[in-house]
Amino acid sequence: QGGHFSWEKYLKETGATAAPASCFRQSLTPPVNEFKAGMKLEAQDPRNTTSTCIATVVGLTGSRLRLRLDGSDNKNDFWRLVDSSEIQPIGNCEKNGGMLQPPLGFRLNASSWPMFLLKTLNGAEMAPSRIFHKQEPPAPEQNSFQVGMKLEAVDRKNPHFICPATVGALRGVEVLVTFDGWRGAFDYYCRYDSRDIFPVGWCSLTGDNLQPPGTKVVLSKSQGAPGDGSVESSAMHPTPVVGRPPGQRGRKPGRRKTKVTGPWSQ
Ligand code: MLZ
Repeated sequence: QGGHFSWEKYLKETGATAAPASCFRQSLTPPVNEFKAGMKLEAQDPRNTTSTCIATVVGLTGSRLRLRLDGSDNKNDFWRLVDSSEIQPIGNCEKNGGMLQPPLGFRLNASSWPMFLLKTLNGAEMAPSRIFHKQEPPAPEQNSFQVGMKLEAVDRKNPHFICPATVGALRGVEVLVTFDGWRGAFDYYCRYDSRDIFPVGWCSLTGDNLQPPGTKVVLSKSQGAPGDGSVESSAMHPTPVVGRPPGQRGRKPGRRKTKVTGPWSQ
């Protein structure tokens, strides 16, 4: 599915504009990813952010790392940009007077944590500090997104995916990220300086696999006519496809068997 979506054609088809890079808390050139699978580092436990834990790189995609906390299960992997301030070289926590903690849901008895820590670090390949990035890019001074602007965004329900999205609304420092062609099912509000949103073209710079837009059309009272205030309008989705018969709407769809193509495909 990847590699077929063309922003150039899609922006033309939809008559939309891309949010300028200055709106985002991202570096203009994506940070180089020199990590390797198997390397260990320190990471904030996403489910318990006051804890610093040991994590292992279990995958890489573009400028992001797929991380798994040592002592946790494989159901709670999370993704971080290599320039995230939430990852550090091993030793950093202790250097700052902190203590490494077991992850939330540590699979052993809490009393076995010290020994577990010793064993998990013994002979481990620790990510060298030179491959970490000195600091996170600074946040833009203010929320300068505008409704209708296009961007690339992490699908937080499927965080390995980065997908084409549109700013659906603004709420102070927050932005409503709406995923093109998914009828709202994956939409979320985030701060304008979230690290989960990227300018158009980000994935093609990092080598990430940008997902194509979904094929669902928003049906509002006015059938999704442009400017009717619905989150997405059919005009933004030139493919006139509604996935399933009305009776099945809302159920989890099966895996797509056919390639998604649209007028924006190359
Ligand atoms: N398996 C899921 C993936 C949806 C991804 C949507 N991203 C905005 C589905 O097909 O429902």
